[in-house]
Amino acid sequence: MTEIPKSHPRYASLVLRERLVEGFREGLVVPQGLIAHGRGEMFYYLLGEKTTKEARAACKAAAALLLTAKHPVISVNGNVAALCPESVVELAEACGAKIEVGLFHRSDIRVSKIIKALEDAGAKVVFGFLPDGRIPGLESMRGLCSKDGIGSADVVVIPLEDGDRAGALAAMGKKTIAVDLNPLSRTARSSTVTIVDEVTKAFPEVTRCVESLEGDRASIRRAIDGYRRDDNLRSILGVMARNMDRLEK
Ligand code: PTJ
Repeated sequence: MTEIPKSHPRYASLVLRERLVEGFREGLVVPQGLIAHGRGEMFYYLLGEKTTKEARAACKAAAALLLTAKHPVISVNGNVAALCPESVVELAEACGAKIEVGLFHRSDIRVSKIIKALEDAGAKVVFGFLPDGRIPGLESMRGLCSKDGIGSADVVVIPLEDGDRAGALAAMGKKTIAVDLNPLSRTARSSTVTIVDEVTKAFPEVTRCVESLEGDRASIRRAIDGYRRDDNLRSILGVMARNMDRLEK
């Protein structure tokens, strides 16, 4: 692992890269995951690498949705397992969600390594090794799921996806919470709630919102009713456009 000096102006970003490269070397992350991270970095740069007020509102709506769910599930892929396994476990514990590994580039060895990473981070039960269900209409390996996990979930958290699952889960009557730095992606535009922020920031923020909303039914309702996905995404595109404008001057 390359030692990154704390004084480096891009320290936080470089540390995330190192985590992914390490995850790749350990067999959690696929090479395609490194490319996906680069795409995320580009959008994050346009956001000024800051959490926007729009992302905070989406995190609050996501937390409210999780608190109203009967069977919430957090889906984890290779990138998420390498970047923030502890944050996944903390959110799952805060809102009573199950955790399931769902991979696009699926192999048994990768699934078991990702489960181990989550268990090392404190997860007690992780679904996904022996999928016994299918998401109708999804031909990719990510269509495999556990009947007791995503199969019976009413709300599914889907961080860092490539666009084919949010619609298929919605067709099953499930609500979805996407975490995706690209506000233009199909996943961002077809999930119930979309959080446009870096995943290592988004998960802890959703956990904080779960903790502060818990038991407060009026605030939970307000967070859900006050959130409009498309307005939120449009507003985030505005932030990016203004940042680009500033760079030009
Ligand atoms: O582990 P697997 O086999 O399931 O494969 C996972 C990847 C990520 C390779 C797969 O889902 C994929 O190819 O995803 P995409 O199509 O590149 O989409 C990932 C989305 O996540 C893109 O819109 C990126 O902008 C976004 N993204 C990448 N890194 C982050 C991110 N969003 C938030 N935080 C990040 N760190």
